[in-house]
Amino acid sequence: MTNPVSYSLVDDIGVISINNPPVNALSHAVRSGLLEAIEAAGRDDSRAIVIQCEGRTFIAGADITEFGKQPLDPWLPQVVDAIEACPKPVVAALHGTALGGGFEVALGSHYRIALESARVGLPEVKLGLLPGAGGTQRTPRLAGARTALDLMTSGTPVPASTALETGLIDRIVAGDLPAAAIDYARELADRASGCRRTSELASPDEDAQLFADYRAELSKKARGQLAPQKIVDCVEAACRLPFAEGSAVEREAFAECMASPQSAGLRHMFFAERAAARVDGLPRNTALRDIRRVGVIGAGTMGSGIAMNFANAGLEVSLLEVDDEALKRGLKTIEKNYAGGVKRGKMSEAQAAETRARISGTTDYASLAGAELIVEAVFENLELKKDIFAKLDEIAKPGAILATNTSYQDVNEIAAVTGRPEDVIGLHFFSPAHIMKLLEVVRADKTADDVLATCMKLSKAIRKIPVVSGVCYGFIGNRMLKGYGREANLCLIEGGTPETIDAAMQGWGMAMGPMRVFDLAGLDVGYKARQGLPEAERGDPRAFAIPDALVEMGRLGQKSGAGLYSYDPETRDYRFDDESKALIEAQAGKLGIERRDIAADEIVDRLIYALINEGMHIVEEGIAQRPSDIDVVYVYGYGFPAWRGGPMFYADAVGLATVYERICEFRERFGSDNWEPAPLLERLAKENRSLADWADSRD
Ligand code: 3H9
Repeated sequence: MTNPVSYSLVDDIGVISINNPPVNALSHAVRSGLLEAIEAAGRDDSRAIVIQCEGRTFIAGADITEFGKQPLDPWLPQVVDAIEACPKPVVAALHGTALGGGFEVALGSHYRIALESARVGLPEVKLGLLPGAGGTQRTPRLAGARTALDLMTSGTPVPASTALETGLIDRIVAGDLPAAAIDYARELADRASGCRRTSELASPDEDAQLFADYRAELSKKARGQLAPQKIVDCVEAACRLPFAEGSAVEREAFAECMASPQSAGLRHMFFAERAAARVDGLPRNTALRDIRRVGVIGAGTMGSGIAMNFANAGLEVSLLEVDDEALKRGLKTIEKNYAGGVKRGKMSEAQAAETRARISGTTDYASLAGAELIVEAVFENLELKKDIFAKLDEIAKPGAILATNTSYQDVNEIAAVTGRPEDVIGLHFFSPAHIMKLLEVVRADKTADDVLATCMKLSKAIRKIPVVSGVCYGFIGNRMLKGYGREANLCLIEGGTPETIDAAMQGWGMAMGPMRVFDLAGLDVGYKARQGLPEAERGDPRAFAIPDALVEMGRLGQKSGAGLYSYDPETRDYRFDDESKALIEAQAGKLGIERRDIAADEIVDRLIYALINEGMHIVEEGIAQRPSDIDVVYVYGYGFPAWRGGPMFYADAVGLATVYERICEFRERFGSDNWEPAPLLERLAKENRSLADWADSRD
């Protein structure tokens, strides 16, 4: 293996160069090479040293693939300390994204110069970790406790200009960074500036209130998470203790976070998200179709949000509605959303106007004839969707991709009404479509490879996280939600209240409890869907007695001011009122159910194990390509806590045998109509294997 770190003298300046594609992560070989090079440079005739990287970025952090394995010497804090101890000025030259351990290498260097396009950050918290190579101690010494806390607890990188303002870097350049870094190093040597060691700077003086405020805020914003709280401990230690003692606090906190199931879950999500972008059986060199103009059919909440995604990515969009009135409403929603973006500082007024101008409205199908992609986003009615696709077949140009945003319907059936089923695909956005990151890309039986590859690529351009799903009712996400919703409603009628059920699920980590989700989505949606089904297909009547009765008395959810909860029209504050309570009790009485107290852990197990069980069917049927794709769907589309790693990772963490036994217990108690362990779960549990092991054995 070639050494990823090289060293050369450029006249009087020593240049250490790292070349470890794709992101110059600090693998064992890089750490060893860097340590060797800095020691050699410290001893030779050079007057100052530059550390730089080849390729697209400065070091983007520790090598995450090494986490969880036996640590190998030298480990990063040792390397960073050696850089700082170097007797000659060391300049770090930053381009791309200097992140995590990479930025800590820069902080250990005596000076930092960056390309104006560079970004720097300490994103460890997103992996359930904290900066573990002196970052928690050096950042507050350079930029103050508040900046350090913001940088580390958000994990969001900042542009070079912000880093310069806050003192995290010293100089910004445009153009030739390697040459500018060498000039800077020479200038420092000429000026005899010496080695400015961050560890020797005075600690900032902060009072205890700042840390108390951050702890309180983080206990709400990052509920249940370990790393953000530990970061506050470390920064407080940086303000109170000498560098060596603060570093010891950091070391201990880092080790605790690294060993936590939360970090294991978040690290799993990092790789799961990237794996989801890979499509099994799709040749890497599949030629892509060129997409410049997009048509969107339906200017409701969904269609408007979808249109914005494409406009934001620089594409021209025609938004189609049946009449002027509906079109006007849709365009108004778009205006409002952009105005909101400006207000929240997401974009300037000029950017919003320029982006908004890419969306034009139409009521004439003929205006979609020039589009290379057309996305249908009308309401869930199969016949209507089929009519639209038949029309599209007539007007769309050859090679145009025809996509449906359906949440449930059979994409094969929709494709079959066209003479070009190979051009048809599902693109299932999540509401609000301009904000939610998830995109289910539904591969129908005849979808062409280049259509799928183009949509996967395009989803990156519109900043979505795509997950491929096969065709089935509800695809991955909504199909799994059925059992989750059923159990939530059964817990309600058996003795829970909206408050106890939501508290159990939110306490466990769900972003929003199921009762609030039902109210937000509208109880009438499920009601209408059930009315359209023969009675035998509606499912367990005990599971929908309460929502149906609420709808029939006009309580449709948040939009009508009341559903399971009632809502303050101004503040949207919600409370469980007497009317809802009486209705729940009356429905239970009507069905002869004797209500009982249901413990939080029973609620959690019933809802989460229902998800897992359906997920097992979905992976075994090949609807999801891999178990981790389901985790991505749930974390990015359904508010599942990322630090639990998604439902399938969680199942492995609990142990499949435990999950299986609990589901068998539920079968005993509640009957096999709702509880029958999925065959894959049963098999793996009996073989004492994990789902990850099963997935690996197929690769
Ligand atoms: C840390 O530093 C701890 C220290 O404080 C203390 C230690 C003691 N390691 O995202 P992309 C791979 S914690 C290994 O698609 P982009 C990635 O899996 C770390 N591999 O590209 C992918 O592989 P594949 C703190 C990594 O341009 C490929 O590179 N740092 C790492 O959209 C391309 O990645 C972070 O958390 C890594 N660190 O985004 C930064 N990073 O092609 C994590 C990437 O096989 N990384 N890979 O799927 C990122 O945020 C983004 O990757 C980055 C590039 C912005 C750099």
